[in-house]
Amino acid sequence: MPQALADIVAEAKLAGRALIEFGQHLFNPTVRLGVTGLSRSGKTVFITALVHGLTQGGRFPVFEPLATGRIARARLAPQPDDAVPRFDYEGNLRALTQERRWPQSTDRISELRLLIDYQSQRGVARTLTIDIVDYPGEWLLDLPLLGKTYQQWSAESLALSAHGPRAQIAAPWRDYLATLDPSGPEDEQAALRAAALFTAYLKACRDERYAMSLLPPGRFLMPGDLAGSPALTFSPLQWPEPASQALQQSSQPGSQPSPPAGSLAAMMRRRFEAYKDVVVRPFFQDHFARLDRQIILVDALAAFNAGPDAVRDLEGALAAVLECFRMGRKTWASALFRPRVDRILFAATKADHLHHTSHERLEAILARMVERATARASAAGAPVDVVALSAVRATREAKVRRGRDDLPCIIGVPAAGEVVGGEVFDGLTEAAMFPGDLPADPNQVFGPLPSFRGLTTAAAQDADFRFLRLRPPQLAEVDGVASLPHIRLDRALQFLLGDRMP
Ligand SMILES: Nc1nc2c(ncn2[C@@H]2O[C@H](COP(=O)(O)OP(=O)(O)O)[C@@H](O)[C@H]2O)c(=O)[nH]1
Ligand SMILES: [Mg+2]
Repeated sequence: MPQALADIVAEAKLAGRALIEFGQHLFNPTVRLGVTGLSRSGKTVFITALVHGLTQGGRFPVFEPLATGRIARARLAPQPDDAVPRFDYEGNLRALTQERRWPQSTDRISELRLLIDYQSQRGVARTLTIDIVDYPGEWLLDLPLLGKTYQQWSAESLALSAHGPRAQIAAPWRDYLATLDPSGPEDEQAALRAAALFTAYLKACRDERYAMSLLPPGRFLMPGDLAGSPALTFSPLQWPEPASQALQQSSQPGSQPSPPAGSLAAMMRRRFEAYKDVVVRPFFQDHFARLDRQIILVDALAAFNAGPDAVRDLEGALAAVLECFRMGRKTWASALFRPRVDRILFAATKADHLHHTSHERLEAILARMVERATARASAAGAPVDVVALSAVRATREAKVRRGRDDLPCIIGVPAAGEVVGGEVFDGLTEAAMFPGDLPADPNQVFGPLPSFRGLTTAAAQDADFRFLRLRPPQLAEVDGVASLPHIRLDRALQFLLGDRMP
């Protein structure tokens, strides 16, 4: 089917479903809440804590419907989508509360339905249905590929890999590309080798020393069922200069110049398009386009550990995320159908690694990052807010005397295997930590490079920030129910759901 026609058919399907869902929502108000973030940003812990707090009456003073006693009860119910795995709430909660370990990491989509019985402001009994959709942020960062030709994507990926720490990591892959002729005959072995080197480069960028964020295509990092298939066996190619310029000029979206039939470039392009068809479009249609609200979890502390390059990269990723919501409105918008996300929250997770005096600073830095990203992405088309939170707080605070000063520090149990000053932690011993003070002026983080020292360029003991992995906290039980301490989880809830329980 020609692309334009396929798009029309897809859009008609979406519009049809949007109408049906709209009808259902009239009788049965539903919010589809997307929870995303890169791998290990804290999605699983966030959803587990949120559901636990709502169903077990957590301490959420800022979440108005709960704080004022309007919520009668919240309970789990069977989810609407039969083909999507269920979020393993019970297993994750057991890990956190009984085994005192963080839940197993997953890299696929999952879903959970929550029903909240509440009283409206006027005292009428109502029920709000919340469908929580947990999906990898890596999938979201694939959406911009839909608007790019293979040549554009090749040029952009190569440009990105030419600077900062990426240049060194990408060298083996780039050196290999330099030996390939895009207009030469197609060659499976060359494709395999280029894809393997490209994948190795993307994977190395995710190492904690670099903590890069913007690394599409997402399935190269988490292939799942598609591992080894042609849709994942491609790589950007490098065109010789004059040809590259000619291609750039003529490659307006929709008028993709075709590389010669049977060439290596034609083969790569076909697979790039297959990736969009098999992976990206279905994700957009089946999941992304149906969300009402979106929270994007950001592990800013991992970027601080790594250094200023990682912070910049994160900012680039936030711009790409915002672009998805904006693009959703422009590119696919028709009179019938628009992506529905009408509130976007960026949340810096794991704020319990910082003394509370730095929580505002973390929030300010994230806000500054989103602001700059918004400028680059020319507005998201929906209200955006930021918060620094900890879904499960694993630390407490204390002052420690150092010479004449009282230093604010945090106390927690570093995870087994974490090392500080030559000492290896066993996962049982408590320690007081000074992870480093975030700058009071957020602009300082974005100063000319290198604005601070991180693992990318310095040894661990010389880095300005050192946020260790911690064990989950020992929990207090109230009436036989473990209560999970958190930081500002209620503020996130108020922004995401407060207005939907009028
Ligand atoms: N201290 C602390 N660590 C957290 C918190 N949330 C997540 N983490 C850490 O981040 C890791 C990844 O979290 P997870 O929810 O599995 O991330 P996901 O891959 O986005 O689902 C966990 O194993 C914890 O080590 C938090 O609120 N506080
Ligand atoms: Mg997860």
